Amino acid sequence: MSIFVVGHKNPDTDSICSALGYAALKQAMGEDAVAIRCGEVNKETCYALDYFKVEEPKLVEKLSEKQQVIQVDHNEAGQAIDGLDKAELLEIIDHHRFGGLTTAAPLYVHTEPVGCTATIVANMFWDNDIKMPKEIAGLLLSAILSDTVLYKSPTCTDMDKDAAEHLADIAGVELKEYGLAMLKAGAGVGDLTPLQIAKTDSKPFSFGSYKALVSQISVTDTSEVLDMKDDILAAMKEICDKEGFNIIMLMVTDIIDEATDLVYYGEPKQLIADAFGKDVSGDYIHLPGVMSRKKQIVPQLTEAAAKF
Ligand SMILES: [Mn+2]
Repeated sequence: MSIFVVGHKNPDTDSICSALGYAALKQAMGEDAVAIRCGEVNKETCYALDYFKVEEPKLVEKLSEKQQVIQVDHNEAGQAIDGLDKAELLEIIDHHRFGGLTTAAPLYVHTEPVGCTATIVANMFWDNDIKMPKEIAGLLLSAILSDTVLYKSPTCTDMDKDAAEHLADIAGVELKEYGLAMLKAGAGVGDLTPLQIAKTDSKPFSFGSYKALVSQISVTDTSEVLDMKDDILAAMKEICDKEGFNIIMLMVTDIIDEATDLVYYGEPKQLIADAFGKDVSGDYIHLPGVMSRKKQIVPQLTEAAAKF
């Protein structure tokens, strides 16, 4: 039975491409590993997979008992594939905060505070002197350009940029031109329903005693989402009621303007007011310069909840 390499639920480009990249590295090192996914591939990731002619990983909704598995791009239980608690977790390769991690057995953990899991995976290829296939370089590059929003996110480090430039050489693409085309392919509401918009790239978190969902959609014009705000708020209410969240936030992130409009539904809104020092009497707040959930939204809410 192959070892599964899997990213988080509601996978983004990093979760899909780092899983494919890490599985390829493991295979090159003589281990039987295969990338899987536990959710639908988004438009941006489809663009990258099509461009580099790589098949999407197989969908596995739930792990069987004793399945050996490696987690990439996440560690929080609420974001992980169903059945992980009964599976055998071998490794975690990640670049996120630890969100209450407990495991049954010892394991290999490699995390670094860089902008993308793919940066870590790329360096593992090079540290081990493993030749990287061109298409894997392209996918890892795609993940870095996605997670760092073409270097504009405050999460981006020099390690991400160095890796991306090296990967672009191997993949044979012009970094900026390719990155912008990929981001544009993934941006915007397209034919998404209000419910799908509210759940775009969503991740659950606990802030103090409050259960929260924080989603993020990338756009080149925020009005295409804000024009549908009432329908999106209705969808957020439905998600809160059905899935037991106290509060839902949708980051509408303008990748050109480098700003986020944070749309919210639920209680306590005061948490958002405290976290960002804003008046929350409306349905959303404008946060200039904010692009990163990991650095500019989650820590602020965590800190505000601690003082609540
Ligand atoms: Mn990531």
